[in-house]
Amino acid sequence: MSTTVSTKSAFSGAPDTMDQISADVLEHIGSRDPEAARILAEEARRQETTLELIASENHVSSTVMHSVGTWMTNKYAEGYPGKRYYGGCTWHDAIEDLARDRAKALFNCAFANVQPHCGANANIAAFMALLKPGDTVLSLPIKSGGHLSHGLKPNFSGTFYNIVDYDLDPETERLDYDAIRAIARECKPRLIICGYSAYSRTIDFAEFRSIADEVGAYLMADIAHIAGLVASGVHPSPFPHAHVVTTTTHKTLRGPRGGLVLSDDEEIAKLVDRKVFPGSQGGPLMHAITGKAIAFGEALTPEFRSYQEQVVANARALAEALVEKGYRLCSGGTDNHLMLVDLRGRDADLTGADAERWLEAAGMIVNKNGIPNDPRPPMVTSGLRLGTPALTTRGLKEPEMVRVADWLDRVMTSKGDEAVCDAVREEIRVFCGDFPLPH
Ligand code: DSN
Repeated sequence: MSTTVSTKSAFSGAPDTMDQISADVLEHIGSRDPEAARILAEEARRQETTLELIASENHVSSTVMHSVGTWMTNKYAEGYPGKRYYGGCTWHDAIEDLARDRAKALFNCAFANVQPHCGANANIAAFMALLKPGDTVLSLPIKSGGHLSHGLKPNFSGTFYNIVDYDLDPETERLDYDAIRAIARECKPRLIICGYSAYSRTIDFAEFRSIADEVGAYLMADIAHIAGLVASGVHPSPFPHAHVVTTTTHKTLRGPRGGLVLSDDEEIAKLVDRKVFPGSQGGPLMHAITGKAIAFGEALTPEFRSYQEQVVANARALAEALVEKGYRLCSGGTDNHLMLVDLRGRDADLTGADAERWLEAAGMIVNKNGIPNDPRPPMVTSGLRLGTPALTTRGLKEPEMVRVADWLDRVMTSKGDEAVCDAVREEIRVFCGDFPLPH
C-alpha cells in the first residue's frame, strides 16, 4: 500500500544528528531546491530513527555515500579503461582500474567487470556470455528463495531461456544436492545457478561444481546476498568452483547500489566484458563505480571482517531469541546474515503483509517473504525475511538482538495494536539515538 505524503513544505534544516559534511550538503541543496531537500531530510530522519531489518539493505559509510555525488557523474565513458569511445576519460580509467583491482583482490580472482548497473544486469551479461536463447538453465525458483533473474517467467531469464527448477528438500528446507544432481542428469542444463535471495544456510559450491562437471554445465554463483561474508572468509568462496560469479555491491558488501561480475576464466571474462558493453549497457555509471572502488577499499580492511563476523553472530542471536518466543524459522535457523520466519508457527492467521505494515508503524523495516511452499500469494505471504547487516553497521550486538526480538514479538502478538506500535516506535526512536548511522 503506498502512502501519499505532501512534499510541499519548505526544507527546515538538516537533522541535528547528521554528520557535518552530510548536513552541509543537505543545506546546500536546500538553499537551491527546498522541496527536494525536504524529501532527502525526511528520508535521512527515517533511516536514523528506524531499525532496518531488510536483509538486502545496509547503511554505507559517509565516504561511499558522498563519493557517488561527485564530478564522475558528468562523463560518458563507454568502453573500458584504455579503450573508450569518448575523450577525456583519464580519471575515469583510473577509478575503474582501481575498482577492478580492488574487486579482484577482495574476491581473489583474475577478472572483474564493475560496470553492471545492478545485480540483474550482471546476471543478464553472465547469461549472454554463457548461453544462447533457448538453452536450459537449472535454478532455484523465486518462490523457494531464488531470484527473479534466475528464471522467473516475466523476467528476461524466463522469457529467453528454458528454465528447469530444482527445489529445497521439503522436510529440511535445505538444498538437497542428490536431488539437484538427479534433475541435472535428466535435463542436461547448459548452466546451473546457485546463490539466493532468501536462503539462510551455507552453500556448498564444490558440490555444485561437481554436479555441473558431471553434466557438462557452467556453474554461476550469484552471491549478491553473501558477498560481504564471502569477501571476509565468513562464508566459503565460490572460487575456484564457479565459472562466473555475479553480485550486487550494496547488500552485505556495503557499497553503493550496483552490480559486479567476477571470473577466473580468461575466455569467459572476455565474453562478459562484451556482453556488459556493448551487449546490454551503454555508458557506465562512473559515479557509482567510484563508490564501488571506495567500498571495496573499505572491505579489504580487517575491520570489515570483524563487521561480517558480527553480522553472522547477530543473525544467530536474533534467530535464537525468536525461536525462544515460539517462532518457526525455515530450515531451523541461520548460518549467514538472514533468516526466514514462518509466522504461522506463532499464529496461524498472521501474514507477512500485515506484519510488515505493523512493524513499519512501530519503527522496524522488514519485508514480507514467501516461505517454501507458501500457500499464500506473494503480496500476502506467510513469512518475513529478517537480516542483520544494517543493524550491525549501526553497532548493535547480541544483547540488542534480544531487544529487537522483543519489539518484533510485541508488535506482532498485539496484531498491530496502535498503542503498542506507538509505544515501541518511541522506544526505538530513543534507542536509535545510541546507535547513530555511520559517519
Ligand atoms: N531484491 C533483492 C533482495 O531483496 O533480496 C535481491 O535482488
